[in-house]
Amino acid sequence: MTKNELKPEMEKMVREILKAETILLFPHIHMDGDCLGSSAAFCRGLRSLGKICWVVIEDEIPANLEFLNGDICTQDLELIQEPDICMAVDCAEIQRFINRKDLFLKGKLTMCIDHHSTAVPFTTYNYIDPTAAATGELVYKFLLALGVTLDKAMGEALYAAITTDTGNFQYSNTTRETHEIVANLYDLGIEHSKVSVEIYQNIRLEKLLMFNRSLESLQMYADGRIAIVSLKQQDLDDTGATVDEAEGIVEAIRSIGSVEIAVILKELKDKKVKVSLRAKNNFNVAKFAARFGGGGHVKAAGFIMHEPIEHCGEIISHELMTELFQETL
Ligand SMILES: [Mn+2]
Repeated sequence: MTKNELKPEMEKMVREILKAETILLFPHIHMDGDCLGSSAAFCRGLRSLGKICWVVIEDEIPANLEFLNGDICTQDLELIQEPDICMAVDCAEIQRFINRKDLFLKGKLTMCIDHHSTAVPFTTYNYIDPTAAATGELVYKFLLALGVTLDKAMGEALYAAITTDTGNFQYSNTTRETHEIVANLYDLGIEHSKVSVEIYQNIRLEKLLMFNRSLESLQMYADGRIAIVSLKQQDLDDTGATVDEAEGIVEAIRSIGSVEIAVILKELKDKKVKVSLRAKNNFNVAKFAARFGGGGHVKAAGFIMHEPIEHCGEIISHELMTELFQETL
């Protein structure tokens, strides 16, 4: 959909939101800065309009994002029995709600605001704009369209959303519009440096030990263009880190000069393996992930495998090398 085609959809959604009394927001599991920051800003904005609004979550908020909470998140699935609107934020797959699915579907209306290019609409109303760097950009537009007077807390939540999904304004998804929106957030008096310290300079030693451990598994293929690391449950047990703290490893190995495609394989508790891919220049990891039933963005995507983690590495390295070979033909 182009931005022009999306406009009438936003207008319809704004009309419904203004009519609603109770609205629940649903970020995806394994929350990141964008889904939680976007949800937090939206929730505050909707409350400022007098709506009863909560962000419904089912897993723990990562420590470096805890500052976004402040009485907007709840794990109570009974809080509102029949919400007027249930809205998926930064999440276009109902599978990423797991325990909240039933509650989500109880919404008299369902909506989705997202920017994943692989999003498949599953709600009554959908605002999916893959050209947006972050869902935070979309939420910013919705808040303005709703007539919300933005404040510092909303601004900092949106800043958190945008800085994290743009790799701190380094990724190619970052646009002039991204900077224009952020410039407007500055006018709200946001303390961007404080937000960055909260998000980026707030890790536990255990995380660094786990980084170290996973780097020991680093394998390079195709003349160093492909880098793969794995993280086993044992590594987590030994270092005391959590799987959520693996965020950043795959970006770290992508930063190696020769690497075009970086992959991390994470062994989950149920023995499934979560595969996360990052591309540097031209390779489309969303397309690659879709072949394995996953999805994401052109340069950041993922999927789940049901093989022992050692096999996963072999399969993926083989498939990636085949694709790279075909590309250079
Ligand atoms: Mn996002």
